[in-house]
Amino acid sequence: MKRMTKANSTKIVEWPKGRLDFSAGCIIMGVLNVTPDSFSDGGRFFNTDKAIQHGLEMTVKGAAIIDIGAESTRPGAEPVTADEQIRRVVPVIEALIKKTDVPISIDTNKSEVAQTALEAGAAIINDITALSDNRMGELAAEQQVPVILMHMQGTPANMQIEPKYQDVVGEVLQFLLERAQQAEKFGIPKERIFIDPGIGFGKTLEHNLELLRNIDKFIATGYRVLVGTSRKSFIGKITGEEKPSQRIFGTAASVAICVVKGVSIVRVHDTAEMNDVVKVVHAIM
Ligand code: HH2
Repeated sequence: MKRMTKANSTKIVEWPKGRLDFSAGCIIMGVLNVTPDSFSDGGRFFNTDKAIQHGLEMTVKGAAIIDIGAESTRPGAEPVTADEQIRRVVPVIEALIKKTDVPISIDTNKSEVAQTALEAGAAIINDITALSDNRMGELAAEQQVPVILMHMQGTPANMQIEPKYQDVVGEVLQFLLERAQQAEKFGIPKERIFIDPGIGFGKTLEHNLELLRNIDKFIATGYRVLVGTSRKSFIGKITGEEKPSQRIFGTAASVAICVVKGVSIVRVHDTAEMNDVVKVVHAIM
């Protein structure tokens, strides 16, 4: 594979609406699901006030980004309309930006939702379909915001039925490189493009492990890498923990490996605990 100019050697990523500091290494993205049905915390922060409070708590506990989503993407989840996503996230974003400088990312694959969220104050687009909506790339370029491009095989409705790859690492890598190059064509600079192998999105346990074992290949592309393993079912398959809330130690192991290998952002629910993991790994390294 052709090596690219290293966008991931820039320690500070700055854009008109925000700034991320990678000088210590890996940073934490805290998950804020304003949904009734997310796999690990569905319903807990569906109420606007609870969502705002939890978002603020995560910033105190070490989150450098708050990722707000209004649609669960757990296997088999029902899609949520753009209007309903907007209704759920906008009041939370508007309240949070008055109280914190931590950049907010909007987790959506719909450009209407992303646009309204950016107008409300969000500063990053997290797109689990990696710009499947063509307007998303234009929007990120016009608004000069970073984008997170994630790989998924299939859709949340069918992705876990029978995921298949000849070469999971090669295929996911190739897909992300194509999407990242497309993002650059839209005018998004390299340092504002993050790639994400999409742990649990159309992948078996072995596919997830293979991707994590080879995460350095994604880092070698020169794009910054985000990984989201937090509380996911592959951890439960290894540890036997049925309940997502009991997968925190398993998550910690995967986060530690990601930090050692040079991942730039870990997307987690348990910000305080994972902040400790990241700090200790950084100190040892
Ligand atoms: N995982 C989830 C949602 N969004 N975005 C990125 N970039 N990477 C991920 O791994 C990722 C993501 C799923 O986790 P969660 O938000 O907790 O669950 P749900 O989709 O059920 O709301």
